[in-house]
Amino acid sequence: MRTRMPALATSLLAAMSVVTVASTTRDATPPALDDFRNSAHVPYGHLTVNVDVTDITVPPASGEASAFYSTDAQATWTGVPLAEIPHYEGGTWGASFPIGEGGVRYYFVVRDDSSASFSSPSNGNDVFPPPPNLTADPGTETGGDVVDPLNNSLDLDGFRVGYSDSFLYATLSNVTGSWPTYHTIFGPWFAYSLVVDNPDAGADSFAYALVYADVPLIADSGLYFVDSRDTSYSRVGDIDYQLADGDLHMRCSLSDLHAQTYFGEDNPSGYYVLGAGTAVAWTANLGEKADSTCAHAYYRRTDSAMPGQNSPPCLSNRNHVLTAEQGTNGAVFRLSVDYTDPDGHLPVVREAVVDGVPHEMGSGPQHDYAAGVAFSVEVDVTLADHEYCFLFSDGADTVVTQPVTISLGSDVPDPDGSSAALTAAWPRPSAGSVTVSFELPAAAPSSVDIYDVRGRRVRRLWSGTGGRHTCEWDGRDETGRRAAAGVYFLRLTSSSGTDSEKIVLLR
Ligand SMILES: [Ca+2]
Ligand SMILES: [Ca+2]
Repeated sequence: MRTRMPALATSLLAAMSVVTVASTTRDATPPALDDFRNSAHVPYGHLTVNVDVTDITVPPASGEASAFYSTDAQATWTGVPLAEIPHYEGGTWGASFPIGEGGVRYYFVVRDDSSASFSSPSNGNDVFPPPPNLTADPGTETGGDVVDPLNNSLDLDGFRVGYSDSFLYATLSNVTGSWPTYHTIFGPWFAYSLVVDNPDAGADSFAYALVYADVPLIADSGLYFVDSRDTSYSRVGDIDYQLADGDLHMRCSLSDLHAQTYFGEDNPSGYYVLGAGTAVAWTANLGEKADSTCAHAYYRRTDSAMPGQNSPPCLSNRNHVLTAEQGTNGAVFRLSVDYTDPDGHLPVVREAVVDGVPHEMGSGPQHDYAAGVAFSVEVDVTLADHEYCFLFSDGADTVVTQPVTISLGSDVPDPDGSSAALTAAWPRPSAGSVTVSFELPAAAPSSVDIYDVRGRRVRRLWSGTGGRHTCEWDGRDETGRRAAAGVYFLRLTSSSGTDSEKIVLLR
């Protein structure tokens, strides 16, 4: 049965609209958190954590993004600021904190200019009302933003959220610490609510609310369904509520929520959009008294790192490419390697070490370290010999690749050895055409090609069989276009081996 009571419904909708607008309008969407990750656990060491933050309107300043950690089984929590990690595409924020012998739990709070996204401690034993250490405060609601001539109880100054496997918990705080449900026995009446929406339910006009109210014959506390299309609402279930320590505590069963038609079973996004609100019923002339928090994205999760066996990471697909020439004295190395950790641990150390100098590497937006993530960095180098390796650590185990030597000062490295020889000399660098002379020892199929620094063939100059030959490169590619100025390699390939020479083409 749906009840029509526009005054209360409208007030509830004022609080609810924040949530539904946020869940349907991209600009008002709270920041999205994804890829909650941590390093390996070393007792008495440090844990590094990170989280991807997207859909954010204003990047959080220091103090507006925090990780909270507990090493005493959630009895106390310590906040440390999150900082954006350089070289990571897509916005990845991280923090590092000490860990005890028995493991560490942590959650995140990230705020932008209008809303917050956060996870929370776990209330696994269903303590009700939950103490503050078993809930999280998104930290966006203050007192003083609502003028309430009646009693100020409608001015929220905070709310906290928690969860267990069975319940969603909310604790509302107001300026007065009292929670009257009416002013006189003839009204007006007040309602206090936590509005919650499943972003995956696909019903933009509907939301559910845990409501604390006592309007005789009309509305009592419970779980309500609210329809923003016609301001109707209906009571669809019970909640638990209690006033304690000046706060209003409410909880509702997660199975009750997910059994609702417009809430739905599935929540693959892993978060609810929610906000707290107050409302006054029956009177239309009391002015602005309802208060509501911003819409928040609440992730029902507590992350942890516990002592145990660590699987070391491995590095694969190491690669180097010269991406650009810088004048005639330098080039840019693009170094890349794939990092894979069976535990999904993020790399605390991620370096390409070139000639003994470490360069911090970055990755793309995908951070599934168990599946493997490509890291890369670009390093300016001179046209000389260089040695590099990759150095990574998951926080417990460090892995280093075999050093690789690259010669930029003379020939392209030729790991297969060579018995064919380019014998000609030509102007290097060349501003015009290049004449190539060579002699092949055997009458075997051979070719001479021009390659660019990325290893792509630019032009086939000649192919044939053994003997003495001369051919010319006019500085153009296969399609006749003038090749760009830069470093190229002339490569002779025959059945007896390969040889190559560097050409610097000037324009
Ligand atoms: Ca307030
Ligand atoms: Ca590991």
